[in-house]
Amino acid sequence: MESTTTHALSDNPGELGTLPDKQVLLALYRTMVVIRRTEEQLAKAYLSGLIHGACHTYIGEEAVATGVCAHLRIDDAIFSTHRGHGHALAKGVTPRELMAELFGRVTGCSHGRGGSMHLFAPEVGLMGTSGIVGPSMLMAAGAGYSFKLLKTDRVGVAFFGDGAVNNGAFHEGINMASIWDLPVIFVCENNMYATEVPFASATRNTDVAARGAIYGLPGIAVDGNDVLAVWHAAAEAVRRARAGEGPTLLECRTYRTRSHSEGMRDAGYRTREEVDEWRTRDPITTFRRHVLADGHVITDELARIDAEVEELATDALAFAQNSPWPDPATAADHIFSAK
Ligand SMILES: Cc1ncc(C[n+]2csc(CCOP(=O)(O)OP(=O)(O)O)c2C)c(N)n1
Ligand SMILES: [Mg+2]
Repeated sequence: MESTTTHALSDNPGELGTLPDKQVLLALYRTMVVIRRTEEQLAKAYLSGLIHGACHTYIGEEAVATGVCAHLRIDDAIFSTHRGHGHALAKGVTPRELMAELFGRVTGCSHGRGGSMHLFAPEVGLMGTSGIVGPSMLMAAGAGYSFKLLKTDRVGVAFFGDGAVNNGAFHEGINMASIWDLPVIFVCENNMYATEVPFASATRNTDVAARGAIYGLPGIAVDGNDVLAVWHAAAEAVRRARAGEGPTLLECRTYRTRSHSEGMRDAGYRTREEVDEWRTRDPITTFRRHVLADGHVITDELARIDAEVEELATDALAFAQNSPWPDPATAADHIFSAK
């Protein structure tokens, strides 16, 4: 059985393979900007008291969901985390459906009953964000098992943070997927902290990709702020999974540039210098600079996307605010199965 650890980390975006064609480049850019603008609106709404419950933004990490989900079909299944808005949007939930859900409105993707950490949209393959750290790996393995039994080429994807890799679910989910060659991609979003706990103080070995070898599956580490690096690595992982060659562990090294959750303090566990340094590696501005410098796209094309997405996010906010609340008479609906 193949057992490799590859460290495809690079300072040079896109150097890891040939560039995808222009339509793909523009689509990657657009998805990242949709996530960024929607979440900026969400953060503002949260801080204005319009959203209740926790709101963990994905700002700074957009390249991961974007690069992975670009290879997925609507019938592939993703299993997300507490920091799941980016996964939802990249998989096909609309900004309107996401925003309305966080506003608790009936037009939200979970009809206003879920909020940020219970976003479900099975019609586009979003099988849930989750307030529990870790289970995405088990659920993706389960999805992969059923896709294999059904003899389809569908894939399951687990997103999880560095905070989940010392959880028993990591061992159980990855080991089972490996021994049964399940079509699963395990995507670790290593942003170096679990709330305020540095990853280096939670494990002696911070190399998550290296753990792949223990389970006999490829472990690939990429610069998670480089959407092209993620896109290339995910292309191979998804190809492998669809071809029946088994799972891949993909470690995307990235950073969240806002606090763990909106409204939480963001001091005492990391320095301002560290945050500023990562801001200079912002996935959107880095990608922009790279594709413009190489002449792959022109400023006007990106500006058109910026303007379109700005409108989309503003429209989503108005849509959420103007949508009705769920009818209190339906509060007990969907709790027990009618069957
Ligand atoms: C099983 C479980 N343990 C603890 C928590 C509390 N908790 C919520 S978020 C979080 C940190 C998660 O860190 P990580 O997995 O690295 O994701 P990140 O927030 O960095 O994206 C913790 C410990 C939880 N929600 N579930
Ligand atoms: Mg983390």
